[in-house]
Amino acid sequence: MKLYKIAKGILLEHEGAAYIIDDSWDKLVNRDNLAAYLQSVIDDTTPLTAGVYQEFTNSRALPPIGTQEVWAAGVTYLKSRDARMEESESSGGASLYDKVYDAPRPELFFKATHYRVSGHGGEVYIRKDSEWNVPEPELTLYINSKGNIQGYTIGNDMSSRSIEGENALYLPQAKIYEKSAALGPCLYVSAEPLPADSAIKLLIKRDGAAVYQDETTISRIKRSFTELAGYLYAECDFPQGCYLMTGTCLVPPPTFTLQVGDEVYITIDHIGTMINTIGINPKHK
Ligand code: DO4
Ligand code: MG
Repeated sequence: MKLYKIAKGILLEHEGAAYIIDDSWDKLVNRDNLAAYLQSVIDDTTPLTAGVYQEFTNSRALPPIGTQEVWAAGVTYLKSRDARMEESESSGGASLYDKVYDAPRPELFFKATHYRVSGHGGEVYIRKDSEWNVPEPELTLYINSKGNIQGYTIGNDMSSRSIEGENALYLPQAKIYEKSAALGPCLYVSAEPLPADSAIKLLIKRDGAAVYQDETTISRIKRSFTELAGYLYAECDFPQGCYLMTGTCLVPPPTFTLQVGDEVYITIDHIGTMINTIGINPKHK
């Protein structure tokens, strides 16, 4: 079952039929047993007619988020550890990444407030004071206020590799700025965990042609999702629940940096594809 946030409310899509849910995003997603609740909505509600459904699918989806905070986990895949050790070698920070990959406690950091998050079809920004920039495609969990994983979405943890590589203490500046996060296109809700063999794919196009393309599966993650959620909720309360990006497993080669106008396609099995265009904050041009 897929939940889309649209200008007129919330659209629930399941097996080719669609339903409008008259509720606030925060209240809806924070329910216990969200999958069972959505099934009861399907059982009790008349689906939209084909014409109305078409009208809604044509309207651009907003990011599937209410007022939740967005957090992120880091160095959860070997690929991310190795890339970061390489980028921080000259600053002497390489061993930090090696240690955190093996440590019981994961790296978790605050990523975004909801108003800094872009949705499918929107822009994500690169910083003007950063010369080396990449998207980070990440499976993102929605965890409710009780700490239970209720759904999955696609996340883009936009990152400045030059700022993070200069000094690991600059991480918040490398990671947190306007439109440095994207979520979309929907929240995929299932009573079952996302299958471990689900593929995650990244495609970057410049002037219509692919300049980077790769894929892997989420099974390569070092830690379990419940372990990450457990550390995040250990000493923080999230009254509306929280989004947690689970770390990147695809890193373009060191010679690659994003340019304004590039298109970033992130696909995760069962969820869909999120497309974003690279921009720069007009205030800071
Ligand atoms: O350690 C810095 C950030 C790591 C990260 O964002 C990732 O592994 O995805
Ligand atoms: Mg990341």
